[in-house]
Amino acid sequence: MDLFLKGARTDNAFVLGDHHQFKDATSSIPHSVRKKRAEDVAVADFNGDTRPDVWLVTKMNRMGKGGRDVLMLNTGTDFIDVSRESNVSRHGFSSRNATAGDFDNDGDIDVYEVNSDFGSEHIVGNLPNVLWENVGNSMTKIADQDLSVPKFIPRIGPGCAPSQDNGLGFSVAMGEFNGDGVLDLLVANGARDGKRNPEVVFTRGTYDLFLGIDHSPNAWLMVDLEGTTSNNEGIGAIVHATVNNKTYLRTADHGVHEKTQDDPRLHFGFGPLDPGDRISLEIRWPSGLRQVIDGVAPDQVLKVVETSHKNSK
Ligand SMILES: [Ca+2]
Ligand SMILES: [Ca+2]
Ligand SMILES: [Ca+2]
Ligand SMILES: [Ca+2]
Repeated sequence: MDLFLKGARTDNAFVLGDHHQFKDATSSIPHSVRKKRAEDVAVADFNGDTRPDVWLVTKMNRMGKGGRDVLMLNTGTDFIDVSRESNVSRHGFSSRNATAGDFDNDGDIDVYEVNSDFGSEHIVGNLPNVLWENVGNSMTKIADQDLSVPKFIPRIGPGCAPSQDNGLGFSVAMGEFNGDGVLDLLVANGARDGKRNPEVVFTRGTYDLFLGIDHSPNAWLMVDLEGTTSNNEGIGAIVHATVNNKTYLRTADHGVHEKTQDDPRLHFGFGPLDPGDRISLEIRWPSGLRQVIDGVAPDQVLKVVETSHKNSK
């Protein structure tokens, strides 16, 4: 398993796992990004090429400026900053925490951010949260490479899990709480602004539970991993789901991000499938075992126990 380490008082770092050792690969991330102070990091395959990419979540400074996030795409050898091309850096929010998932089950990864400000000179108070909707890729030439770059549009307001009037937004945990296959969000509020603006007291700060609603016929699949030779929860496993000649990547990172943890259950969205379409799953376990399961029906929670045998469901 590889690690992206966000710096608090030091630069960001990237290390590659290599047979129980780690080797510094910070040189593979752009110079301009190494010193970028991030509040949270979301790792997912945002452009659908089965290589995990990195989204850095940032807040505004005390002057109410900045807060522009960074999206880096993984080329296989290094990371390329596509924040401008993907529309991500065109909008500045003061974001504290974020999570990435396919919230509309259409097959691409979206991002949800919890926004608030803890005491700039110009903005004090809560801010609406934002749902960055992935609206698809276009081929773009950047740094002499032809890249498939996703475009994101920030959605704010009713229907976008706004949570703007419930104390200072603090963190978000993603899970699928009601069994409909559409991802849901639990937002924690109530962070205090004690030091810089002690006169600002937020007494509400309860939780928000946002249930995702999707009236489309989009198909989904959720996967629970149980390691036997590997660790019990399969942490570090790489899972590919293939259907209709398209392959989707999820990594079993246990949902850990800043201050909180998403449901470790893996969630896939596929867009609409035809009746009879079946999914092929490939699990690369941390033990080195590779397991293939063919004929998986969509719209179910599938438990996979680590084994070296090929099986079908
Ligand atoms: Ca990617
Ligand atoms: Ca999506
Ligand atoms: Ca989309
Ligand atoms: Ca749900």
